[in-house]
Parts: sequence; structure tokens; C-alpha cells
Amino acid sequence: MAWSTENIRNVALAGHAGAGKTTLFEALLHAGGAISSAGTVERGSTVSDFDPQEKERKHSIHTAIASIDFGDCHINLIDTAGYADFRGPTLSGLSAVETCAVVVNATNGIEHGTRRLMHYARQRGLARMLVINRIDMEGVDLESLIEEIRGEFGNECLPVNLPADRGARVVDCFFAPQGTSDFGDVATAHQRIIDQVVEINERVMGRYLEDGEAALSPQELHDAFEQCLREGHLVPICFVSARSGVGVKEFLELAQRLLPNPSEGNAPPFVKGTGANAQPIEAKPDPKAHVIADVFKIINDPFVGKLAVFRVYQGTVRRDTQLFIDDGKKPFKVGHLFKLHGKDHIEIDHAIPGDIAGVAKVEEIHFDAVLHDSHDEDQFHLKPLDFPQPMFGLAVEPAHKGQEQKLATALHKLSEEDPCLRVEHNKELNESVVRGLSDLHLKLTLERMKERYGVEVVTRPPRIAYRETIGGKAEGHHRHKKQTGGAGQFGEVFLRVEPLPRGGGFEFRDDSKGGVIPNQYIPAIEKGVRQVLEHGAIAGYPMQDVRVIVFDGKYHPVDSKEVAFVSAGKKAFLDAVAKARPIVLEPIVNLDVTVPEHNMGDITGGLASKRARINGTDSLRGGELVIKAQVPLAEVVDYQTELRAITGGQGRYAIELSHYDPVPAQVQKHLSEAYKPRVEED
Ligand SMILES: Nc1nc2c(ncn2[C@@H]2O[C@H](COP(=O)(O)OP(=O)(O)OP(=O)(O)O)[C@@H](O)[C@H]2O)c(=O)[nH]1
Ligand SMILES: [Mg+2]
Repeated sequence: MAWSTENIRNVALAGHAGAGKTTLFEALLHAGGAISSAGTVERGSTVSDFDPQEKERKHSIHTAIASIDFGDCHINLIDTAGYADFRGPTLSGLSAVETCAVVVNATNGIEHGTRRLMHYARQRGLARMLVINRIDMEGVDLESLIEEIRGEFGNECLPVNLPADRGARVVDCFFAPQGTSDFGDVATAHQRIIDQVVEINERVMGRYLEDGEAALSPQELHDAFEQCLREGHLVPICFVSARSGVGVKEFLELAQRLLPNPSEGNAPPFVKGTGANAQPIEAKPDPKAHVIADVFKIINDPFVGKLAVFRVYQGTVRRDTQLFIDDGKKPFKVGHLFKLHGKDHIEIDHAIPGDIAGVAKVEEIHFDAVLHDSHDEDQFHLKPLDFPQPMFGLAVEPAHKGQEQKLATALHKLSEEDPCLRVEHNKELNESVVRGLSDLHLKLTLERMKERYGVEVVTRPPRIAYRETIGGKAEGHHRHKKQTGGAGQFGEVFLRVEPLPRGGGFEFRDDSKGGVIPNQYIPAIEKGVRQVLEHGAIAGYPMQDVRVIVFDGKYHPVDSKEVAFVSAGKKAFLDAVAKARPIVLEPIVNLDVTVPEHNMGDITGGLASKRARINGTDSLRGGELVIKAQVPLAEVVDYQTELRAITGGQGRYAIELSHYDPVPAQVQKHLSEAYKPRVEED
């Protein structure tokens, strides 16, 4: 089937773990005729959870993509993982769609993940809808759930259909409201939603008030509805049972008739050029324009090689098209172009604006790359997506000698696939550190590495990423003078250091007067200072939040050279820092610990002995609590062991960077003594 941009709908299924997204994804594919029978999560037979780890754990870990041709519509569906540990891929998936359908487990009601996803989708300007799943379950109180939802997410949340015959079918409340439902009156529900929709547009509102609903054409209603979604003025609620299929076809009809198509959604801001010349450009969904596409998913398939999945914003990507990657000068030729159906690929020969497709075997492609075919010198960029900074680290080394290179390659490939996975290498310590969002996140990643690439590792807690700064102002001086045979080296620098507020970074200024230091040597002084910044002055950690002002110096017309000023700058800076009350800073993290209620006392008691500040607790359903605290990272590097012991494996936690604070005096003394700076010959 050939489709145009107006016929495309891009919808992500998101929400709390276990809400039923993968089961709904399967039911939608089945109802839309994309598969002949629906698989189940229990049997590991779904299109979406095809990965061995997903099958084993019965939870999604990666995003999965498949499409349905329904009526005149081509619906691209993205199934995302509910676990917060895998929110890297989930958030990337949201960047490719117009609509985020947040799936809610009717038995559990609003959960942590429901709130999180509603928030993310709103923040990103997506159209949102709520899908209440599991209406087949006995004893669910759907009427109260709607009230709860409206209380929490606002009165703009309104049902577009309602369950009837005790959950055996749903009745439409929007298009042709008729019949009775299990609760609430269909006509009233209809009235409420129409009132909400017409409110968005004065003209439509005027006509409606004068001549009633019949005066509005279906197109007018669609446009007003779509505008409501785009502006967050309406969050439609619909009901399904992913297991029995009730409400599933109705969901597809809603997508077809009401959800925004790619030319209606909020397009992301692309930028052409860099620096002062950067100009925002709005991608136009014109199939004849230059290509602009964004890569939102990378798959390093051990058999097929590297696959990049992208969303087209403008122009048409064809097989054999030459595309550039970001500001790269060398284009690549699109060879294997395909649509995804879970793990399978369906060959296509072109992809139009708004569509989602993949290309294979292009090594240079990376996550969030912009693909384009603009031949001029200007470069296209997309504002980088905002991802949580991973703080949970493990130092890794190969379990078997000689696999260092293999390990580095495997880690690189894994981190390409997940924006919340980072690999750092500390050359001085020869330590590789993998950072992720949680214990579970890293555990599964390392398991996958073993399975996919045959590399096993031993892990231990990594060194803490301390920082250095200064506590006061001071002046420093150094005269660098050397006479070796013929020409000598000479440079003399006086400088002042001042603390900047936390997060202030680094500032460098030259206030010397009357050419005591010729201009060409100022960058050399800065270079020397930056060497200290990078390696630290007292404990070997990067220095931050300092201002350096050069205020005097001397040079020699023959002997002054760049190296002399690099060295003088470095030593003068070290001299100043030593007098400016140097401080070692440590990372403080926000810690969320989720545990059964009865463990609360042991957890808070344990945290109290870790210099933690408890900020509060949140009750969850099912007798669980989230304890929120701020704590030095150094105190929780091995927290999973303690948590497991206290809760018998029932607890989990997540950390993210909050800020840096000075370490206690005793710790600073210990860190400084342990540091033996490399003496460099200069
Ligand atoms: N009774 C009933 N069970 C359902 C329904 N939908 C899903 N389930 C079950 O709920 C469990 C979780 O379903 P999934 O589809 O894996 O949930 P998910 O939202 O994809 O979970 P994550 O991938 O972890 O985010 C499975 O055992 C499903 O069979 C439903 O409509 N009714
Ligand atoms: Mg799932």
C-alpha cells in the first residue's frame, strides 16, 4: 500500500512496567491484520519482546517498532519499556512520534511510571492519550479511576469511549454516541468532550453556540480535536483489554480519525549552521524538498551489522540516495532500506516525510545523527535530546587476559544503542568505567555483552569522580628560566585566582598592561593553567569553578617561547591554588529507594549513617514506599548489597547527579596524601 504523509500516524505506547503495552502492541497488530494471531508475553511469542533477555524476564528492555495498515492509514507503533532503568531507549522512541499513548493497568491505577511518562510526553509537546487496559479484570473500579486521573492529570482528561456490558465491549462517546455504558451517561460524556474541543477555536465555538453540533463538519471537528491534542487542551481516555481484544479496533479507529498526522504534530527545531550563524529551520513535510531525517535508534546486530532507525522530517529517502551524516563531508549511499516489524525487516524503496524506516551497514551513523542531502556547506543539527545523566558506575576489566580490545569494542557497541549508558576510560588509572541508571541496567547490559560478544568481565566499584576547587582568592607567581646550550627559555607570570559559584566552570582573563607579556603568549599561559585544571592540583581530580586573571609578567625578546609561558602559567597557577584554600568536592546524588513499607526504619537508619539527608517519602500502591534522599555518591557505591540484605531482594534504587559539595576534612587529607603527582620534566 502506498501512503502519503497525511495518512501516517506515529504512536508510542508508554507507561509503567506491566501495564500491558507489549500485549496491546500485539493486539493492535492482530486487529490491523499485520499478524495472523496474537502472541503472548508469557509464552515469549510477541513481535515486540523478541530479545532473549526480554523473553526470559517477561518485560520489555528495548523499543520495538512495527506498522499497521488500517483503512487509509499507515500507523507506525513503537512499544517502549516501562522500567525506569531502560528509559534511555524509551525517551528516544518518544522523539520519533506525534502521539504518546500512556497505558494504565486498571487494576493498579495510576503508578509511578504513569506519572513519569505523562510528564515526559507533556514536556516534549506530544499529543497524549490514556489507554486504560485490563478492563476484563474482575472488580476493577473504572469510574473511580477516571476521577483519580482527572484529579491528578487535570480535567482535560476525558473519555472518548466507555466500557459496556461489564467490560465485554466499549461504546463510542465521540463520533456517534449511542447506547448505555457500565457507568456514566454516554450523552453526558459526549457533551463534555465536545464542549472541551470547540473551546479551542473561537470560530468553531461561535458556530457551535449558534447552530449546535450539527453545524460542524467532520473536518472542522477533526482540526479542533487535533489542535486540542497538540496544545494539551485535551487528553482522551479510551478503554481496552489487550488480552481479549475489546476496544482494540476502536483504538485504531481513534488513531485514524483523530490523532495528529506528521504534518500536524509539533516538529522538532532543526538548526542550520553553527555558532553565531546558526539559523533555526522548520522542516516541511514536503516529499520533494531536501531530506532531513533524525536517527533515534541504533541496533548493533551481531549478524546483520549496524542498523540505524530514523524518522524522516522532510524530503524522501530513496534506495540509492546519497546522504550526509551531520556535518560530515563524505556521503553514504542508502543500500538496504527497510521498515521494521519487530526483529524482521521489510524492504522498501523509499520513505516519505513523517515515516519511520531503517538503513543497514553504515558504520559512521550514530544515535541522534541528522541525515540530509543538502550539498551546500551548511550543516544540519537537531537540539540534542535531554537524557538523565547515568551515575551508577562499575569499573570493568576482562575476566580473561588478552580480551582488552574486544571488551572496548563491545562496550562501545552497547553504548551506541543506549543513550543512558556511558563508557569512560581513565588513562592514568587504566580503569574502564561503565555508567548506567541502576544496578539492573548494568547487570543486563553486561549479560548481553557476554551473550552477544563473548566477553566476560569482573567488576568492582569505580573510583569516585571527585573534583577540586578553591575556597578563597590568592596570587601566584612563577619565573621560568632555562639556559641549555644556545637559545634559552624565559617567561614570567603573575596571576590571581578567585572562586566562582558552584557550576561556574572556568574563566580566564588577561589584565596585564603595556605589553609586559606579548599577546601571542597569553594562550600559552592559558594552556599551562588548563593542564592543571585537567589533572588537578592537590588530589589528582579535575578542577572547576575558578577564575584566573593574569595581571603581570615579563618576557625576553630572544628567549621567550611558547613552552616557557606554558610552564610559567602552570606553576604560577599551582602556586596560587596552594594559597587559595584548595578544596576537594564530591558528587552528591539524588537517591530514590523503593522498598516494602515495613523496611522503612532500617533503610532510613542505614542512610543516616551515610551522611544522607532524607527529603521525604512517597507511598505507592501495593504497600511500597519510595524514600527520597541526597547522599554522597561515595557512601552508596555498593548500596545494592545492603539493600538486598535488608529487603531480601525486594528493594530497588536509582541515583542521579544532584550537585558537588566539599568532602569532610578527614577525607580531603586522605585523598591529598594518596595523590602523588607525576613530576613532569619541563
Ligand atoms: N488480564 C489481563 N492481563 C493482561 C492484559 N494486558 C496485559 N496483561 C498481562 O499483564 C502482564 C504484563 O503485560 P505486558 O504486555 O508485558 O506489559 P508491558 O507494559 O509491556 O510491561 P513492560 O514491558 O515491563 O513495560 C502480562 O502477563 C500480560 O499477559 C489484559 O488486558 N488483561
Ligand atoms: Mg513490554
